[in-house]
Amino acid sequence: MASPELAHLGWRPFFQQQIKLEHRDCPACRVVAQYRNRLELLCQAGGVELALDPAMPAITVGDWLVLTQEGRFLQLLERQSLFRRKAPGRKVDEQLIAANVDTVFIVTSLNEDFSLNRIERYLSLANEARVEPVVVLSKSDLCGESERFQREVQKLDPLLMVESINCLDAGEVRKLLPWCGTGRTVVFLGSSGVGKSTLVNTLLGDAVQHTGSIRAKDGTGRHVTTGRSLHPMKEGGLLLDTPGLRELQLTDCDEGVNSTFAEIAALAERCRFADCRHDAEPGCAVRDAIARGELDERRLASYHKLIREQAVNSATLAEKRARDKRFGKMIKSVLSEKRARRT
Ligand SMILES: Nc1nc2c(ncn2[C@@H]2O[C@H](COP(=O)(O)OP(=O)(O)O)[C@@H](O)[C@H]2O)c(=O)[nH]1
Ligand SMILES: [Mg+2]
Ligand SMILES: [Zn+2]
Repeated sequence: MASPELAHLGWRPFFQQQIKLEHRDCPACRVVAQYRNRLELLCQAGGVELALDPAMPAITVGDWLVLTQEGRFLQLLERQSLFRRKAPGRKVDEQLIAANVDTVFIVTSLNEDFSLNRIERYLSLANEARVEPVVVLSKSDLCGESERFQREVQKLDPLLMVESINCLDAGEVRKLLPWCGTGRTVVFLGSSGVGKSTLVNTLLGDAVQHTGSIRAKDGTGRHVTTGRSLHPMKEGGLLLDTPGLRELQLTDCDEGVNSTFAEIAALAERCRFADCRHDAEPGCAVRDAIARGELDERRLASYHKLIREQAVNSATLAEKRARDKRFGKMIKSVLSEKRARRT
């Protein structure tokens, strides 16, 4: 990966089209790591560092940038997808987590961990980010009824991709390769212990050694393992692994939840009251569908729970910010009072 082909880093026409004619010869770089005051980028010429500057837009791992020939920031390219922690109100309060991810593997194991509700939560995150989800049911070797579980998940959405896998069997992990080809960027989401690391290790394979060649040197010229977030996979794709993803919660995720439960949103359009809560209101098309056996009670409950959860999380985030602000103001006024008393 010393001088990777741009296509291997995920470059495609969508990005190319955004470059102005006069910048055609300027290097395009992908953000592979982010630190407090600098970014680590990869371009055709190899690794590049870019000092963060408050004048630059918010940038995150996975983003594509165009630099000047001298290596200064020129342009942040529009993203195909974006995981973020949104907060209500001002845009500056957003925390960007990962950009330009193609596929999210939602891993859940075929034992006590299995939960349709949890899968729906992850699907909401994926849909909000506009990333294609693939549900991976792990530990199929420990479950005698993996096909039944697979059918249950498939019922959530007939077009959803669902694979059941024994992660310990490299042959079975091959089921994920169609999404891991050259230039494809993937992430893994799922509870602890479901088999994510096991899958990742198999997919990285020898490519792990490869990352050594894109290691940065520290001030003394020694090679250091940086906290890089993009890792090349054996099959040519890129694994994006960043701490923020692991802690991703539903905040302000209305669209993501509603597209995950598209059939409920469609039914709700036919409820008599526009603000129907599908509880006991007359003329409720959602309750009617449940009565006819066309919609699961569980699914409606899960929908309500997720809508509530994202609203509560957004509110707490807003409250916390307001509290921090009040605290800051209080400290300031105490200090200035002190100063006033001294003079
Ligand atoms: N039997 C079986 N064990 C698995 C499978 N996937 C993972 N494990 C085991 O489950 C444990 C947790 O796996 P790990 O990959 O660390 O999970 P993570 O926390 O999601 O990264 C390890 O002991 C794995 O060997 C599987 O498909 N079948
Ligand atoms: Mg792990
Ligand atoms: Zn209703």
